[in-house]
Amino acid sequence: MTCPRLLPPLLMCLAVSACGGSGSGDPPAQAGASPPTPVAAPAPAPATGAPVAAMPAAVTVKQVTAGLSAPWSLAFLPDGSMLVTERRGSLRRVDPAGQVSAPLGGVPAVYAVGQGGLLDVVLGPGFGADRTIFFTFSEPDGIDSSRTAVARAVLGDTAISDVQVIYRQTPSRPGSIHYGSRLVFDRDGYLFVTLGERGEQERAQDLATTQGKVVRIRPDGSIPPDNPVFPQQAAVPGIWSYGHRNPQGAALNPATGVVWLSEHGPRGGDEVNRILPGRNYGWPRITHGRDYSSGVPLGEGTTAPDVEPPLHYWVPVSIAPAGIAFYTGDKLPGWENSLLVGALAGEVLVQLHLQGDTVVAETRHLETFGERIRDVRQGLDGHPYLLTDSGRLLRVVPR
Ligand SMILES: [Ca+2]
Repeated sequence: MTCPRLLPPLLMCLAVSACGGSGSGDPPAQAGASPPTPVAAPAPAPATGAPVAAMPAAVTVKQVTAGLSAPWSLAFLPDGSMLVTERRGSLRRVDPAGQVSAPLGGVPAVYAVGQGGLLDVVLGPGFGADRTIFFTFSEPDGIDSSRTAVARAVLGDTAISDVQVIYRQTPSRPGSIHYGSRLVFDRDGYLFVTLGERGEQERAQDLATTQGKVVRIRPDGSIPPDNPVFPQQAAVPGIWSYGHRNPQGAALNPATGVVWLSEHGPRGGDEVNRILPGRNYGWPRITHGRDYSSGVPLGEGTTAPDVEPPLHYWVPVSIAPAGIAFYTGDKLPGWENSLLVGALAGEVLVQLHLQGDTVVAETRHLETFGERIRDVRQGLDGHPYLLTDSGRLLRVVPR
């Protein structure tokens, strides 16, 4: 289903609900929960934080496979094959021709409920020598409680081995939303982990938890001594930035070496952020988002001197941004200096045009495609690849 963006206000509200349009990117299974009540329309506002470019879509997709189940993340192996996580707990290999392997053995038990399960996967910086991969999952902890966990393991042909959990979000919480959970290695080999606020929004401002935080750790899970220092005595070691809601996309900017992320707003207020050490990204105090049911603005406002503003945001309708990737390939002319953002509720591939760290325009591709896009990665062949909630792996090619 596509979400027309230019609708009369009341229809707009209904369209948001019909799209399962929760900014939190709830899986389709949860989209049937009580929809937001249509209310008086918010005041007219620009659709995004930057002009929507009038450029027509210049790409289409070629299907690699449709044989996946709720795939969440994709990592390219040096031989051109791919590792794919499936949310319900399977890790599979997909060869370039689209052949999908049986689930690899050795994956730990995951809390595969709601948004939880087996989530991100990346290769370690030394993969060529040590075959080490890193992945995230919602780790069960008692009855109906779970936490985002980061593990490392050695990749074999049919199984992973030497699985070690190197980091756990604290505390474990009930419920099954907002795990965050993307992994990015920077140029120095530090591992950034995005952690959602688990639906407890005030905790994003509480440095005594790692809910709604980005943490920076070493590949063995230890905390680097040069992480930011916070004045609060109770601050949990490892925090790099805070005030995040549910960051489900992250990538290293190839021009600057700084981690960027996408995060879901509530009703409007999805963001792209550049993650700087020690900074507060505002949620839920400073946000462009509105309350799901009442439509009233949340928090204290949209800017504050002590809060890092987003580089880009979406209002009044959330696109529900998930995986992101900087495009550095040569297969799509004119796509240089772009950040690609997969949209769940929005069911589009968003191209943010960059000049330095500034988003100067937005183009929406695949608008009639009707797929929730969970992850975007650039392949070794220079093409973007997409994972959809319907189970497809797709290569983006010029039209
Ligand atoms: Ca923010």
